[in-house]
Amino acid sequence: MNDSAASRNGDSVRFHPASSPDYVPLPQLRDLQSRRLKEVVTRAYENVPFYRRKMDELGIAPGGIHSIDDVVKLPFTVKTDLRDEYPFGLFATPMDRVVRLHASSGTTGKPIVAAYTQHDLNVWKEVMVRSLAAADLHEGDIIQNSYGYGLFTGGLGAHYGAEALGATVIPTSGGNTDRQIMVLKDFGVTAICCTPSYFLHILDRAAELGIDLRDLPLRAGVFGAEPWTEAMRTRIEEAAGIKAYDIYGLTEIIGPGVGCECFGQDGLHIFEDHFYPEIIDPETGQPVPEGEEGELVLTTLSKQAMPMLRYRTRDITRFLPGPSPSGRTIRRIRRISHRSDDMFIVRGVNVFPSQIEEALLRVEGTLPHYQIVLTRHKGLDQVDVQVEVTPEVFSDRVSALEDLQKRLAKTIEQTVNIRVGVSLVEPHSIARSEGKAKRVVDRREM
Ligand code: DLL
Repeated sequence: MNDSAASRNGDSVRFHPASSPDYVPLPQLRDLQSRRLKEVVTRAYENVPFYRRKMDELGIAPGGIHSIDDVVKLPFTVKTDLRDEYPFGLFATPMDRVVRLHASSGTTGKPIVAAYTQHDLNVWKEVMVRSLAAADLHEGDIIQNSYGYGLFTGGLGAHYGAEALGATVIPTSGGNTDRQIMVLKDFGVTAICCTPSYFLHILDRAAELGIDLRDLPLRAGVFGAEPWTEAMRTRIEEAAGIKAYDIYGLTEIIGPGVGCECFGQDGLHIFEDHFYPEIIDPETGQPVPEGEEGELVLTTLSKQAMPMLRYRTRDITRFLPGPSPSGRTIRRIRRISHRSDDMFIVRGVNVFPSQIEEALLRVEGTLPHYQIVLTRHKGLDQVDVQVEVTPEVFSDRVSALEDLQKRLAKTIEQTVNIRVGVSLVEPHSIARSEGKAKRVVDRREM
């Protein structure tokens, strides 16, 4: 058994595989989900006018929900519903029971607001303990938490989970990279939590300072909040000498801890006793056939302050078949390859940034820092992939650079079926992020 039970903090949530819902027999899990679904639907219907209206429109009442399979009778919730009900319209409890608010940053307009009762915070802590335990962390680990603290859910979510696990938490938050590296080195850090792109930045800066992370006790990273690829995982694991785990979540549902990989690193377990997953065809809204790719839809089964019924995440994934390497019974999804709204269409072809990442990282001499710039020239969309190359490559002969450029363009073209421009740029010329990286710059409307 790779998970170990934490036992240090008297009041901690701890992780005991024997009693964890991660391993319950499926019939028992379905019973629990059915019971919780009935409760949450009743709570939403009775307390949230928005849900009462939507359910009335569909002719479905809480009494019509008998088991978890009835989830499909419920209305969907979409991001614009949260914007329309901004800030507190979807709360199901009075404000005096709400003990915390978070908000997603959002690039345009108003953010998405999330509310938590004390019970919700306890659930969040529990699923974060289960996430970190799945990623093989336990009591005795020293966890540097470089997710941003604040309205973003990453910082506080990982913080309370790591404490409750019985680990030592260092709340560095994001930014001040030199200090991050000092802490990593001097405090005997064994695991780090941050976005994969910020970890790349830390890796680069450490190298500049002459520090090889492989020489440190650091053994694991729990990375999420943005899409990343297997190719990126390989780069990170090799450069830092760690195991890199994928963790998933979103503000609307709870924050980080909706799902996480176990030591098998083969898909993310969804903590489905709290967040019931479905995968639908984004066009028709119907469930996709078992194992096929589609949009992840989540229903919060235990949330009190802000229940979400069938929330359309826009994140694209599929269920993975077969048993998990760790014996967990809760279902796994493949890593989120992209969001449906990240996709761009170029000359009639659908392209995802992750496909480009996967292709360019397969080519030697590139660094994992890139940006995709979209422009429109005489009505035609153009894609320029700017990628940093290693200093050795950059100082190489012009012919060698041209050769690399051609190889990259060809590899990307073979993957995405469109011709793209490739610009090789100097190390450090692409902006680094302390949180979520901006991979696509769309200048088509400018
Ligand atoms: O990013 C919560 C989080 C914090 C997750 C820390 C993991 C670690 P939001 O800011 O609301 O919440 O963004 C949620 O980010 O719908 C996905 O599109 C994307 N996302 C989150 N985790 C992953 C992941 C947090 N592991 C949105 N892989 C989600 C791919 C991810 N995309």
